[in-house]
Amino acid sequence: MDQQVAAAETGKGPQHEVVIIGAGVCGIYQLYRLVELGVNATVLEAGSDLGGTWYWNRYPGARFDSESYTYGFSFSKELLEEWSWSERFSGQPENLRYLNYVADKFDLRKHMQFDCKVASAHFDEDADLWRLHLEDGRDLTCRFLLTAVGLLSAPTPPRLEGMDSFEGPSFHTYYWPQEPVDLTGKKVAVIGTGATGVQVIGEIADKVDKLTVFQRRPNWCAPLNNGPISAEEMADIRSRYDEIFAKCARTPGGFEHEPDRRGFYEVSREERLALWDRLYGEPGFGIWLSNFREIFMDEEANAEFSEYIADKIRRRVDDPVVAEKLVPKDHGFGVQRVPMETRYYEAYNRDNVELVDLQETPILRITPDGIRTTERDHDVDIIVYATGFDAITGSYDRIDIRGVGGQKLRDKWADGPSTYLGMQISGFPNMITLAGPQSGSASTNYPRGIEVGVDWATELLQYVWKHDHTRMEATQEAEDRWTQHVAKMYSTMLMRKAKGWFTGYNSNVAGHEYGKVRHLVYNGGSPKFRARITEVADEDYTGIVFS
Ligand code: NA7
Repeated sequence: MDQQVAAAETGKGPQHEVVIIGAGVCGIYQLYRLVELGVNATVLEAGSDLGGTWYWNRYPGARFDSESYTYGFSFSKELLEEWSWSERFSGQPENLRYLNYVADKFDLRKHMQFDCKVASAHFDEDADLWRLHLEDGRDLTCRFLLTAVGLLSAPTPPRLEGMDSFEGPSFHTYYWPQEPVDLTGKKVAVIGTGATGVQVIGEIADKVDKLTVFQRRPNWCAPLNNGPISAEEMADIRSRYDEIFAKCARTPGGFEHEPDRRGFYEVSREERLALWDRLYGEPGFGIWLSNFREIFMDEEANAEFSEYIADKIRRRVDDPVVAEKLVPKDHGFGVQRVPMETRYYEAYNRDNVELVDLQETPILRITPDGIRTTERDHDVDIIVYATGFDAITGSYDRIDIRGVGGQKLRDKWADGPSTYLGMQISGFPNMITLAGPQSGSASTNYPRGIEVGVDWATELLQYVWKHDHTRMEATQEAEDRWTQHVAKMYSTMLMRKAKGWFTGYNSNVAGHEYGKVRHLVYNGGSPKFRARITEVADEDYTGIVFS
């Protein structure tokens, strides 16, 4: 690797062998692997510090939906020994502290550059390298460009008239201010009831003077059932880390939750109810991921289970009219991301919480004093936009990425992404899309998925260096095959009909409205993804051309 540094210093090679965009969970681990190998790598991060998702999302109630101890990195036994999680689903401040601890422990911060927004990345075909232009005016070159840009890091506020005229504070949840926001005695509006809105609402309902929730469509939510982790429990978890990670590696979602292997129709209604009662009371995603597999594919099975959850909602919400508004009618349970909630439904039993159903009374505009619907003006002090993200491809679209012949990635992906293994793109040599669209890393308990992707990418780079190649590129044929494979899996899943971000739907982004499924996610599960990419590596990277 010293040759890389020497070449850079004499001006004969790129400035960096590798540039990683993003200092979140994925960028941190990728940097760790490269620093360990002595590679000349730098991380460019748009934020003023590391942490990615956990740096930005500081809204009240932001926390893991993954069990904390399955979210930590698994690569260092020492780290696992040292770190203690305080809650089963730990909150944003602790999560950010953890990522800082990791970066400091392995002395990674010195390889990171903050407040560095990449404006463009163009592939130079003559020199086999990437030329990057940063928003601060700097230019950089690198041989390999590794994107660790996150899955949900391109926030999308709504496009409502008058948003700038509002006189109080207003922000998208992703940009929740770093300095504490005092909500006491305030009238707060939350627009959006996805996983984020549901966390915010449950957390602030009893802390504000008045909370008005503007709901366009309800989601199927399930109890998080969070709780503290005692010192004894943490010691027990520590002693079982190998077992825990082995289990996560076996499950499709990279969680401890394993699907119920019994057939939905092979067991009696009583047995189904017994499973659901148990799962509803257990912590985390079990209700979604340890359920019968038919829930995801069979309309009838899905409808029966959805009715079970609807009944729970009706029991938890006192006012039957409000309860009915909170029961989704246009999709079944689990075909969109399931928000995990804490006291969410009970929030609507409070006198200071009002639910505004935007299907009945849509928002007309934002006014200096609040929100005007077709029914009336809602005066508020603070507006919180919990309106989601341009998922997975959004953060790629925000950079002007151009490959061979000046082709823009944005144009190539206009109708949806196409990739090889979710990690490479034909026409965009020397670029690895870590946790990119269509990769298995993007559809699992994130750290479990990215460790697999990063390890594979690191081995691929080692292969390239070992053979003195300066260029690698996925073939169009390999890309077409993978993209068709990903698309085919969607065709069996009920999620294909849903208006969720798994299908690339986002009403706030032109061209991403409901109607055309964009195949963003690999639905084959973590073990199959790992098996396939390992096979590709074992076959000297079939589908990738080196020179
Ligand atoms: P989501 O899950 O995409 O939810 C966004 C919410 O905002 C959803 O309820 C939307 O209603 C609503 N929304 C979006 N645009 C508007 C407008 N213009 N007007 C009214 N309501 C709107 O994003 P989250 O941030 O909650 O969750 C993202 C991920 O973060 C989540 O999956 C976890 O992995 C963590 P809609 O359903 O579209 O009618």
